[in-house]
Amino acid sequence: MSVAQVSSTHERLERAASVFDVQRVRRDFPILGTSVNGKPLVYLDNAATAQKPQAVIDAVSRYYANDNANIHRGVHYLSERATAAYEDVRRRAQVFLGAGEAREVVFVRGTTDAINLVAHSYVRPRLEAGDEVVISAMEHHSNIVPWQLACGERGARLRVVPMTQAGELMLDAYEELLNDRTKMVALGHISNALGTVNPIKEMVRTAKERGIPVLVDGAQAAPHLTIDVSDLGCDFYAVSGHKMFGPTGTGLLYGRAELLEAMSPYQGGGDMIETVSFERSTYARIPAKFEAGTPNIAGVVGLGAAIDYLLSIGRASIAKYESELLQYAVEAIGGVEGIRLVGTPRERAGVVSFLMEGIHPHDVGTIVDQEGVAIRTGHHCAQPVMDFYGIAATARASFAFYNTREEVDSLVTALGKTHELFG
Ligand code: C6P
Repeated sequence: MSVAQVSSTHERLERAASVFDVQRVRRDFPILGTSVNGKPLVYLDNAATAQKPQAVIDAVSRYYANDNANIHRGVHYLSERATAAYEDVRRRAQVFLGAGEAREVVFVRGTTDAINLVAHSYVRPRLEAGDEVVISAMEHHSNIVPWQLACGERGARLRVVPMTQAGELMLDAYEELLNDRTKMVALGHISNALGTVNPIKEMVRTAKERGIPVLVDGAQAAPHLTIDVSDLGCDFYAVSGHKMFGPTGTGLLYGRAELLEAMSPYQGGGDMIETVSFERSTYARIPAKFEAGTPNIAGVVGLGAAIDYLLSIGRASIAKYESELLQYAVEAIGGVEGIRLVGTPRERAGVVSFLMEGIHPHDVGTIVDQEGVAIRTGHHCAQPVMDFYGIAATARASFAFYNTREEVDSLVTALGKTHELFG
């Protein structure tokens, strides 16, 4: 399918997305019918990984049953089918992300892989001693450590945009941090620990006005918001397939063609070369240059099904439904005796982090699990956020469009019992 055809199919899918019906949507996810400890599963760990609709499960199994072959290599029927399926997802992903060209979409293992690729191939070779990389106080470890590694090797420095007690970034301080030495800005779109939706378009503009390249970590945004990298104006945007209802081990890196072309490969191997001799090798064009070895073909096919599924539900409908659900959840969870919310941002999506007086978050998680409620506890791979609040961990409920108010009520009841028993 051409990009124009993909685009119009996507538009048709989004238009066809009728009134949002959560019960109908829930039936698409077989795992949501599971019982845990004799209770119906209440899955509120979507920020860690989202559940998969039958359409994704079927796409992966249909691929293995009918199309499985290696891609870009064979002239035989199956290899051509597999290659077509894989490249077709690239065009769908391009439209999904709002990228200008399909070659600006690199298939990766996930957000971590995407950020490491950019840190290794774009930033590291361009850093000199005294240069700076700017991140924020609420980043996931995946958007801290790769920059730290690059800075450490080159004698460069990591600078951190501070945040308020509410869990919002300080935009004046951000502007003051940017200077001639800033070689990269890398910011999370939505915080996985606090749920803060950052004013990312404004923050991208501030950096771009100064000629600084920007990477956006969209791991927590892709399942909740409409992503449009052209409108955002960022240079790189990273997402994880498994958080947007696709298979694990898949992800997308959007990179501006000009920058991807100027970058050296991340890994060497098959499929990323043009010619190889013992003296020297030349590299394939983008995006193949960044996709060494046999990729996760079945996973990419499943990711394509996840994209189609999200569009068929309608991203605007998802955002509207989730925003009402989250408002309900924030009030209900915050109203439980002994609960303190961690982070109270004005713009929030997907996540509510909290503490219960007198009980370790791990114990809260274990007790609510007895009631069939799955939440995550710990530092959420955002230790600096925990340090900022002077705590070791939080309990975190994270939501997807298939969650309901009744499920929020189940969590609240389980938290109430926990408080009665141990609070
Ligand atoms: N956060 C969570 O429970 P990977 O593991 O590569 O798919 O995604 C890493 C990542 C990067 N950025 C953000 C903002 C994230 O939330 C995550 C993953 C999970 O919050 C697992 S720690």
